Amino acid sequence: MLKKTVVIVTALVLHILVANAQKNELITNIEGRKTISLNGKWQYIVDPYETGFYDYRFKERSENDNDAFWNSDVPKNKYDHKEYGYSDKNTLKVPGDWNSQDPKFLYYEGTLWYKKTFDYKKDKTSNRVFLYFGAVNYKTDVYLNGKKLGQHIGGFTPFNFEIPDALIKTKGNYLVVKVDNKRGAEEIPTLNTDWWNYGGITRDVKLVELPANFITGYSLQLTKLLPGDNKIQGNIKLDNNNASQVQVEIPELKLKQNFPVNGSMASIDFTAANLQYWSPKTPKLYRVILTAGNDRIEDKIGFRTIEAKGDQLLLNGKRLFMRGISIHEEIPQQGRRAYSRADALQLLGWAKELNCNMVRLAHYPHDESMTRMADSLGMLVWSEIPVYWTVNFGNEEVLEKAKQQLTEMIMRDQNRASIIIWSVGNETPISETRTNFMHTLLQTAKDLDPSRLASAALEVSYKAQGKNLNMIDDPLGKYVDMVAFNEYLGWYLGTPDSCQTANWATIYNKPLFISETGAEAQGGFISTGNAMWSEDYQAWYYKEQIAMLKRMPDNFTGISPWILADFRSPRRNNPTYQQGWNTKGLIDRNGRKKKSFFLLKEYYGEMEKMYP
Ligand code: GCB
Repeated sequence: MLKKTVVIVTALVLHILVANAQKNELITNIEGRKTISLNGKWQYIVDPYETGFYDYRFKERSENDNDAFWNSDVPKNKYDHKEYGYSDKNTLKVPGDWNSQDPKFLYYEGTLWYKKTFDYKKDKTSNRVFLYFGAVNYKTDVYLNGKKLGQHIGGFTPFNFEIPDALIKTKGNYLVVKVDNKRGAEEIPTLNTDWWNYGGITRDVKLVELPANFITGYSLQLTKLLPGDNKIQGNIKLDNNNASQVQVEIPELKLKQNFPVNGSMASIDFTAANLQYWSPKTPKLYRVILTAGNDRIEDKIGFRTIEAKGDQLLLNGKRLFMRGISIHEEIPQQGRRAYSRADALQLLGWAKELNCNMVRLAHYPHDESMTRMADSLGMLVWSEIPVYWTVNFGNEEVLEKAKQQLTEMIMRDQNRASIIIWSVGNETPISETRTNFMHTLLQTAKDLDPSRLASAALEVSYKAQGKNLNMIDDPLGKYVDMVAFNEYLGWYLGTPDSCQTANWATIYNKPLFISETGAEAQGGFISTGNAMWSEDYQAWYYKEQIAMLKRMPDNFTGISPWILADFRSPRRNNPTYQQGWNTKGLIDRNGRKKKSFFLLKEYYGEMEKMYP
């Protein structure tokens, strides 16, 4: 009887702990923590009918259901009926999308179960353990040793769950992750996009060990530019706090200061003399050490200001012109999602070669290695959430999903100096409902991070005002810090020479940015007659576009053409030139630079001289 009570109480405690685990706040700066990687080979079961989750009446299976795929697949005895099992015959590499790992998965959209077994011994018994995922596309259910740890929705942002002490074992932990990348009308993104819906555990998986009381997140921003009297402000957030003060130390500046904790938060406010500002030319990062009680964490942080003043952008108080390029998180030569430092170096290295000082990370938050690499290489970043085209703007739940992704994006990267713009979406169609939806997101971004710009890529909704003047007047323009629009004159509309008479402006007294423009070209297709789909047509397009850019008004603050490299898209089905690829890249799917790459590089060289 006593044994039974103990079992019931333990089960109840576990239930409460697990329920609480689902509310875990995002832990930031995972790189600065003690972690154990769970990357590598994972076994899988492909489950398009979701048999492991629903029974034959399509009722959700109960926790202990012998046929639930989160429970052990080892038959209990020789009569145990098992119609599923994990095996080394079926394995996938984590991190990595499943589509590029086996030809049978190229177009797969649905559920796949991953399993990993691991041993684990804590450093100190008082420590706490969390399970961290860099990103999983799209819906994730996580189970450890048969118990559900939680669920996460959203394909491009990190999440973590605390593992209750009683649940983790020193030997043979059985971790099962259900991943479902089916597209949905009420999701972010929605059913329709122009990129590949790569599924799977696409980024790192780690166990994170933390002391009982620890720093969950923090933000340190340069808020006032005065060489002798620079102001750095922000906050430090604590979990399960028992510290009365926190300490901020920047050894290189000989700075060490304590701040009182109020509840679970400390406000930071100090001045730093002789600060070297972070910029694309001098991407200076400082070693910053934060301490709260027994917890200590280090980061490398750059300090700079960004502001929209009148119709100009100022970086560290100086006029900024952005020589940008849009990038998808994809390695073209392998047709797969990018996820590593090496991948980030390849993509940002190309951008550097193009004379860029800015990248637009389209259309969703990229791996953290990308924004960290941008910090060290000196590349300004526009970071976006996948509110793309026509999501269901009238649905409150959809708005909540967008807000959640926005929050996770900002929380993860708020200390990256490279990021100057949070974008809340791309080419959303004008309506009152949509403008309210997008306005709410812009406000959320500002509430979470008042130190950066908030914007969105607008669809070209232009009104001709007078001769050949296209006026950007999207009502959302009222709420953004910078008016950004996607312009494809000469590709979706007319031929490239249409640029010769076109002029652009906005009704808003704000900086004006071209967030996209581009034309397709099959790598290696040369045509003296500038035939469509040839590198020569694309080069013609870029020549005309560049000539047009030189006539832009004074508030023109830069451009991020579409796109660095060709990328997979199921919408692109020209059997000769596309075959499932959007070929607007300046670099083709073999990693070869097209003619236009060099034209844009030359223009950017000139702009760099004009706005050093
Ligand atoms: C756009 C979209 C981008 C597409 C691109 C294109 O305006 O923002 O996601 O891939 O056009 O190639 O048409």
